[in-house]
Amino acid sequence: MYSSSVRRNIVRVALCAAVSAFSVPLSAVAGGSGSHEHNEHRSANEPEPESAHGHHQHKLEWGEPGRAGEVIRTIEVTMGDIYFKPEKIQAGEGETIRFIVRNVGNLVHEFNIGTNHMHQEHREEMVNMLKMGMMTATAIDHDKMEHGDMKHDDANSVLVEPGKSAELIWRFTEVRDLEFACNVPGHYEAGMVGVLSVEKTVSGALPPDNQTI
Ligand SMILES: [Cu+2]
Repeated sequence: MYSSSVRRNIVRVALCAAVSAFSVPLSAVAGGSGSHEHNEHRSANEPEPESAHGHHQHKLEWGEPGRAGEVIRTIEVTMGDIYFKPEKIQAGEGETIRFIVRNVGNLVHEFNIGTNHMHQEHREEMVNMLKMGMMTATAIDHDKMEHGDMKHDDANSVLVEPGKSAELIWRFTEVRDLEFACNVPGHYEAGMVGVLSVEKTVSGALPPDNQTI
């Protein structure tokens, strides 16, 4: 196990990880240029100056971004106002899952895989994103999101506008209970969170030709 300080560092690294090919970057959702400018400048009122961008390490203590070629299972997740469907997700240790996330609601929603503590920290960031005008309840300001001091570019989450879809591929490496959650201000508190349990094996998770793994 990692010490709490190491874990905190890992979480920090994760929180500022850049979007990669495995998830739909916000620039793509926006129809943007796709260029990633990593602006190191932080505004004076930014509460977490240590979470500067520029790191490209995605691996977490309990999982890492998955590769498309390693996907064992695809799970479709529907996000509405204000719920997730399904409400619970089971993953197997070592399993790589492709999540196809559709927002059928009228509000912006997030699909974020993490620990309870990570979600708590991310909720504080999202409050700031709202304050800074990077997003509203119903839309993302893609210009501000892409070129501002903060970005919503965590490897373990996607932020999806109403009517849009996104994809996230994640590999689960440790048996433990995680949460999938929407940290748009007020949504987690209203119950937009579910248990994502990573278990030793999940029956039916492996297709027949992979049973020997
Ligand atoms: Cu939400």
